[in-house]
Amino acid sequence: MDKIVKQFLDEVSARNQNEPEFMQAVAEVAETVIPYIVQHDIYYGQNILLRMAEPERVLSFRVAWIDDQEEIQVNRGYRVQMNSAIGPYKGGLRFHPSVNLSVLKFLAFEQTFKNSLTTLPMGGGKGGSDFNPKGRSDTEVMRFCQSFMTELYSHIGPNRDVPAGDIGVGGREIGYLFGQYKRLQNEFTGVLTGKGASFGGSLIRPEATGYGVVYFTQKMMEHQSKSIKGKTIAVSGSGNVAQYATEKCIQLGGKVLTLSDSSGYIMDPDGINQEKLAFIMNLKNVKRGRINAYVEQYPKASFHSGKTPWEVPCQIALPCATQNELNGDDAAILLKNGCICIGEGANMPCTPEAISQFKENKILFAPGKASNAGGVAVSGLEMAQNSLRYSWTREEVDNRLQVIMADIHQSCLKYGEENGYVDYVKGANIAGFVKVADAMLAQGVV
Ligand code: NDP
Ligand code: 2IT
Repeated sequence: MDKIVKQFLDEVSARNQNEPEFMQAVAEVAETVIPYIVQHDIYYGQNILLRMAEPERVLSFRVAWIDDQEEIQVNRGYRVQMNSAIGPYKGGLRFHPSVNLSVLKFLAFEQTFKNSLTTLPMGGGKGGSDFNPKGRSDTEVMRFCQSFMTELYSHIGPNRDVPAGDIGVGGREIGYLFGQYKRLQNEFTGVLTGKGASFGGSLIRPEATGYGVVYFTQKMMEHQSKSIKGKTIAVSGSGNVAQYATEKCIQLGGKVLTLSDSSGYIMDPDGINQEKLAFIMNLKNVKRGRINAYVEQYPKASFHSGKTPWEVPCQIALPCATQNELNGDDAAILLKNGCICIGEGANMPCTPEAISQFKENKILFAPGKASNAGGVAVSGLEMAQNSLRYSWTREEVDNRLQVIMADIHQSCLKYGEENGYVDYVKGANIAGFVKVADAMLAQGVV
């Protein structure tokens, strides 16, 4: 088996040179899905995973715009249209200086499996730019978004490709992108998700990823007759996902000790409560400030410059910042400190070395494509509401989100539970694969 997996990875790697993040994501899927393919005649010999590892289409384009000093700036924009077997391409846009093709292809590949798990009809895609919104004025961000959309608009549409937010792209950016799309196309459609509530956005979409991570984590705990209540929790990041994961942990009685950004982490021994979280939300979403401002406001807390939160003893860890932010050394410290559960809020935040330690020690580990699928799931519900020209209440959307997260948990059990241990990586990968593979087989060689 190892030989077949290696042969496959060598072939994919040969045509994707210098794309380490993409190869990391493909390897994780191949290791669990290829043994399943080999045991199932309908998939065997169809080169189905090889087809899934090749994007249907990749767009790369120049984004020129003028900054506030009237300097001409040039960025690179992308859209990776990975797989449309089960629905229109669907996935976020990331604006961050680290964005390149390897990062977006890994995200689009993960997205294909994640979207399949949601039970909703969405294919996989991802896009973005190396544009850095930090320190840019609102008008600069608007001009950038308008230039970006001027190129992208002809490639997307409510039945073709439906982008949304990701790192560096939140409600403000989606608003500007939507405005420019509508102006160019002269059509009001559900072409983007994460829109403002007054122009077609779904209630609960801002909360959905973070809430979903915690709903999934709670399901894993319940499966072992445990609960989040009373547990100490380390969260990384302080953006959209981290904020709402923290909120749901607080509501379920957990004690969140940490939050972070790329400058370091803060640790509050008393726990972050709803009032302190409101301070963070204002700091990050309105003032666009740095996390160390927390310790000026709450002096019992400490700031740890240049460090990640994983050195803080906790029972549950929720990495919600970015890829490869939790490595093998971090995993060893978490295990030594008695951590029993990891729920990935970010995409691929744990390195392969970290994941193998979690598996060896048989602690609960949820891969992002299962545990952070709540965001895109509510995006799917936003698409449904836009098609209906109707909007559901908060309760309605939140209930549907909870049902979807429970269904994803059930799918992971179906394909990942063996001898009382649940391998959520295996479960999520195989469950995500089966639906897309069946659709691809039915649609012929395209
Ligand atoms: P935001 O832009 O709202 O927040 C990102 C957070 O992560 C910030 O605190 C940021 O700190 C930190 N961060 C980003 N890059 C790095 C880095 N290289 N090192 C350390 N910290 C970093 O993004 P989101 O919260 O939306 O996204 C977070 C993660 O969740 C991403 O992996 C994303 O792909 C994933 N995700 C998001 C979904 C969504 O609906 N938004 C859905 C599913 C997954 P700083 O401000 O200093 O850069
Ligand atoms: O990684 C993700 O799932 C997202 N950034 C959300 C994608 C979406 O289309 O809502």
